[in-house]
Parts: sequence; structure tokens; C-alpha cells
Amino acid sequence: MEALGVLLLYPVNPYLEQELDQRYRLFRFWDSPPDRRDEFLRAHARSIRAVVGNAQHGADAKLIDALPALEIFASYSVGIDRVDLAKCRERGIRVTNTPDVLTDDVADLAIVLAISVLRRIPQADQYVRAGQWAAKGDYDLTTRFSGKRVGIIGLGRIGLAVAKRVEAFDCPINYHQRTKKAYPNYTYYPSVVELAANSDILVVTCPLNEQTRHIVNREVIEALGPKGVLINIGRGPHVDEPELVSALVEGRLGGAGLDVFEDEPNVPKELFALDNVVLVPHVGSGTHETRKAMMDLVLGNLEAHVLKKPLLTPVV
Ligand code: 8YV
Repeated sequence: MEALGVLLLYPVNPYLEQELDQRYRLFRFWDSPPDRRDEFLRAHARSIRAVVGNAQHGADAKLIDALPALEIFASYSVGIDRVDLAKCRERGIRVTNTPDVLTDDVADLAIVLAISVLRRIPQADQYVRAGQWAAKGDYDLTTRFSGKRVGIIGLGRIGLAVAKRVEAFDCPINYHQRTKKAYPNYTYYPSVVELAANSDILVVTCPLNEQTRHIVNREVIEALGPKGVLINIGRGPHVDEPELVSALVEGRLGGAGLDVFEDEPNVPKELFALDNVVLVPHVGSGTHETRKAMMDLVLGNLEAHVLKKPLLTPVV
């Protein structure tokens, strides 16, 4: 049988690209200029039976419809909010992602961001590097993280990993999700607004879908308040970004630690001047160890598909 035709949607890590190239017939989407991609797909539609994407490069109905031979979409990400799952189910297209292997890194980043915002770590570092310690004396006092009330939106794998971490800081843990679970030491709030009103730090860890888009809106931001801190390690669209920016600029929100943004890699420039905001470029799973494990999951799922064995991490 002809080797599996795999469409790689973007220039992923060299290791994954090389492995795909050695194992399968690899089609690099970026080889064709954007205005020639429909033609590219028509030319190779009969050969492309698999697609590899990630958090930013998914499979919408247009792409799926252009690939009549598509059998599997393997995402190099745990989030698959850019994959039209209903269309995949309708077509019988398998979908895989990369859960669990990135949970610790993403949860670690939530803690790093929260402490960095409250203790002004990036600014303190710059203070030393700029020679201001010698010139101006001690750095300003900041705010403690330990013992603060942490509200988590979504106690899934990553949310629970964040909760486990903040327990070590003696933080009371609150949460909201659709259903209350039997967590004896965690306080459930039936709405995100109530969760925000009873938390000092609000962490977004839930998956992105139509129900959670802009789950952090103006009302939630107001409830979190001028001493509250928002940590977003989920997806940019979880937050109404213009509302977030205006609340931070106007002092109606105490601070934010952001790994994700609505229009990546574009970040609202108003945030750049704020010292109560820490900005990082979607690095949640961005360690050598985790990305290797994610890539091996992509490769393992494709291999299982070719061998007609059970997929390692199926979503559909
Ligand atoms: C991406 C992510 O995987 O896993 C997710 O859902 O958002 C990230 O870890 C990363 O951008 C690599 O594609």
C-alpha cells in the first residue's frame, strides 16, 4: 500500500518533521504560498490521509472538505479547539492529541506566573541588571503569594495539577466547573463570577469551547477586582481581551500573568508598559522533555493508525 500521505500544517520541531519525512510521504503545507494552497490541496487530495497540526493550526471544515481521503488528524497539542470535531465524527476521521505529558509544565507555569506578578520578579531582575539597586537602594515591597485564595476555572488534568501545587503554598483552593466534584479540601462555586469574588488569584485551565469562550468577561474581572490577579494558561479566547486590557490600564484589576492571547503572536501593546503584568509567548508546554514526549505521541498515534492498532490518545 502507498505510504501514508501526511500533511504537516506548519514548520514544527525538526525532530518531528524528520521523523515524519522518513516514515511517510510528507507534504509541507508551507511549501506552497498562501494564495496557492487550495491548488496544493487539490493536487494532493487523494494522497493526504493524515494531517499533523497543533494548538494554532487545526482542521476546520474547509480543510477537511478539501481532503476526501483524510483518515486521521494528529494534534501536537492537548487543546484541539481548532479542530472541527463534529465534522471529523461525521466523516469518521480519527483525532488524537497529547494529554498528560504536558500537564506538569503547564501547571508549573501557572505558579511561576502568579508569583512573578505578585513579587514583580521580571521588574526586580531588570532593577538589578540596570544598576538601580546600587543607584536607588532596595527594591519596593511587593505582595505575598503563599496563603492567597486561588480560584481555578476547570479542575481537569491541568487544573488539578495547579491545585496540588498551590496546596504546598498553603493557599485555600476554590474552583468552578459545570459539575461539583467530591474534593473535600476545595470549595466549589457554581459560577465563575462567584469564584472570582472569593479568590485573590484566578487561574484559567479549562478547555476552550463555545461554553468557555470569554468565560472571563467584564463581570468576572470586576469581581476579581483591583487586588485580584488573573492567570491564563488556557487559550486567549477564554478572556475578553479588550476588557482585560482596559481593566489593567484603569487599575480595576490588580494584575495578570498571560501565556496565551486572542490573536497570537500579536499582544495588545497597552500591556507592555504595565509592571503588574507578566507576558510569555505560549510557552506552557515549551520544554525539551515535554515537547519530545508530545512529538513521540504524535508519531505513536500515526504508527498505531497505520498498523490498525488502538490509538494511544484518541479524542475522536
Ligand atoms: C501547544 C498548547 O501544544 O498543548 C496545547 O494545547 O497550547 C501548546 O502546548 C504548543 O503550542 C505546541 O504546539
